[in-house]
Amino acid sequence: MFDVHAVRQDFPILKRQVNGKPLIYLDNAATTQKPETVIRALETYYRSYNANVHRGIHHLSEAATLAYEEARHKVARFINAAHPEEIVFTRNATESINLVAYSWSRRHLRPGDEIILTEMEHHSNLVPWQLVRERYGVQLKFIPLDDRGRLRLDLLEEELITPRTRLIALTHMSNVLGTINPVAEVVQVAQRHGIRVLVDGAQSVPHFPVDVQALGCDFLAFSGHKMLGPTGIGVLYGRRQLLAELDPFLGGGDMISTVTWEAATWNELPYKFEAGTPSIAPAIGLGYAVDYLSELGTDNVWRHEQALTRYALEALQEIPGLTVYGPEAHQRGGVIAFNLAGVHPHDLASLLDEDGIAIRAGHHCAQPLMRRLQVTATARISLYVYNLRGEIEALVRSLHRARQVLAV
Ligand code: C6P
Repeated sequence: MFDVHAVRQDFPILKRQVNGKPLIYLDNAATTQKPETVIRALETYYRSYNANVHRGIHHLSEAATLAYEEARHKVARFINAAHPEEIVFTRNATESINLVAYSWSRRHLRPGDEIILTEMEHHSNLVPWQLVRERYGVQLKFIPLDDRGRLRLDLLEEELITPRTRLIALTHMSNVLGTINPVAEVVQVAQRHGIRVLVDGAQSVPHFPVDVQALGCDFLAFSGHKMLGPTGIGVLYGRRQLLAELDPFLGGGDMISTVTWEAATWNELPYKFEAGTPSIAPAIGLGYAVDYLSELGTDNVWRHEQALTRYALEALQEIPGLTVYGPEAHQRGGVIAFNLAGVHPHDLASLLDEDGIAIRAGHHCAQPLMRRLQVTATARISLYVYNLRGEIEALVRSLHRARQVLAV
């Protein structure tokens, strides 16, 4: 039985106050808070078995290697990857996408080829492809959005895909609109045309069950820190055959098999893509975060967030002059961007902060999407497993206060 009050007990930071008020943390799309088990896992590692991995034949190194590799197995199970070596540890979702943009593009793209993105991409799934465009002379195309912030998938086969399309790279869930994209459907279309699909799962994997085999995607990128894990650890899932045929992204220690003055050969998967000392403690911490989410049940996490999202969308509607961006509740996750007429989102965020409420304001690393929405910035709340209805009520009270203070 999912009990949000019991969940909250596991997060020490939720006991603190901000500006004399209990912290209300509604900035989970930026990063999430950490449960005691994750914090303790980091401490235990540094206190009792801190060592480098894959190198030393000594007790501590073997313990660290075991824990690091166990984390990989946990992540593989969490997203139902067929093999643990399909899980590459990176620093974050951004690095995971850059790895594909570098290594996959180098092997597969020729001038005149085409990549399809969407109008709702985070800069992390846009700028790497712009770099690829400069490097290989490929064309970028964008799946447009309708007025409710949903993909115009009807245009995918009709107008966008051509015989030169090599890759579709799209977010699973928008970090601004909250829109959940029908990735499985996109994969089906892509497969008919022999096109690869990369999914940016930074906002999906933490919130609802994601099964890479069911989705059929080729690559999936996400970050540990957005799913109760530490910063400094990200994941790239890639289908084994695809990863196997790629050259490394970064060169250095651990990713080689043999090295001479002239050349090097590569280590087996996934180490070929993990050059240098990896983020050992963060990876182990991510393993504990995955344990925590699995014990709660990702279905339960999702149900809780959906109920809160519905409640928040209704509650926000009561505030005069407030515009919410994105689709209806059943097509979205718990990311809600909005603007209050006549108020700059930064002023709004500052006023809410006085009440101990943490939200994000700005362009959310999605400047082209802001232009598409014809705004320069928005306020944004983003919900997670420990948020309460009462916190939404407090947000609504604080928004009313903001309207009074700012006289709008
Ligand atoms: N979005 C937000 O507040 P990193 O920074 O690599 O952990 O995650 C990048 C990223 C990629 N894709 C999507 C859809 C994202 O939302 C993010 C991170 C944060 O919206 C920080 S800008």
